[in-house]
Amino acid sequence: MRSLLLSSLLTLTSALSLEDLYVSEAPSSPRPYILPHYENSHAVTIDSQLYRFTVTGPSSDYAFTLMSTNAPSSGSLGVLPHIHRTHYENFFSFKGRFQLWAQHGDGEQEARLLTQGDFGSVPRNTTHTFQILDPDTEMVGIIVPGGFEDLFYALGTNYTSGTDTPYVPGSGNSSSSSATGPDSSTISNLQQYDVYAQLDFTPRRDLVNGSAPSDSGWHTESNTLGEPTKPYFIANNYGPKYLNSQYGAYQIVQPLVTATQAQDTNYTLSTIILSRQQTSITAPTWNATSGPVAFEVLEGSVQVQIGGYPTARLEMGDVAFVPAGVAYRYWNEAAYAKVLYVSSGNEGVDGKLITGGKTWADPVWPKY
Ligand code: KMP
Ligand code: CU
Repeated sequence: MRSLLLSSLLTLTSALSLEDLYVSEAPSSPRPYILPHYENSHAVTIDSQLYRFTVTGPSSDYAFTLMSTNAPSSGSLGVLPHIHRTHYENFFSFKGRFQLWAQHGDGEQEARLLTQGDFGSVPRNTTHTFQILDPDTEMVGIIVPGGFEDLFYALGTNYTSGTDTPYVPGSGNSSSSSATGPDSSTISNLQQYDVYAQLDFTPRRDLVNGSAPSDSGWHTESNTLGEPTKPYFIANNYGPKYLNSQYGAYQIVQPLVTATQAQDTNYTLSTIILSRQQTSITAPTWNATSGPVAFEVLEGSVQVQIGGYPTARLEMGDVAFVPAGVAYRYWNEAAYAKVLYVSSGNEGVDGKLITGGKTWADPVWPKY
């Protein structure tokens, strides 16, 4: 261990290094970190699905879990239908395709085919299931509060790799049952993990152009965020948009979950598109005042500076985590970048950019 004297000296000479910021799994308590894409990060397999946890209960003080599921296409459901009573679950297609089903109470059962950048929101007490439909699909899960990964630790097989392959080739097609993962008797005994099996739920198969009911305008009409407690879906770049030009770049915020939907789970989720930062203007410093924040790069690359650490460059799929109360800056040095942004509490940068911006029709910024 480093001596107290040496640590103080290093701090005085601001010797926090980039190396110290990069981790290979989510830490066991909150601290700034960057987790590169496909890092094993306490990965587990459940049949052909490879689960990685980039933000966990312990790493976020139980604010949220950020996870990825990489898998080949499958002829069966990715899990049997189920409900969570305390966890609000969000599904995002990072790449590839999957189908997502959701039904709240006596509402109509909805299903959508999600392609890259599409989003589905599954509030508490909503029956849901999914099926992976393309080779090399990556689902990103945003689950509030944090700690839901304990389910996967309990069900899965610990996984390590020397190659950071997205998932294990040839691992698909072994099952002839109705779903991957726990069988009906096993999933019926996961209440301690907030999983309540809904074995009477029959996923509808009458999708037309990626949607059931078929008249939802999926990928043809704009989407709005749902009423509180109801599931909803937002196709890539079809949701509400806001243009902000206050901070030396254009930023287009597309909210996916706001305070209205999150209710007492108290978080916000958005994508943010970034134009190149003007070299004459330093990107603003934000402070994660209301709770921890995480970014995942969806397209391009993003510069991030957290606390006293040197600036890091995040590439597609890399995750940066900022603990509550820590200052941070982010900007883009290339033409186009897009990030997924999660913030615990109600004071995220997404809300501030919306307040300081204007409603905007397009997922691209102006010519001048
Ligand atoms: C058993 C389960 C779940 C599961 C897989 C199982 C479950 C659940 C999810 C899930 C997967 C990807 C996400 C979000 C959630 O997978 O309850 O992005 O919610 O084998 O009980
Ligand atoms: Cu679930």
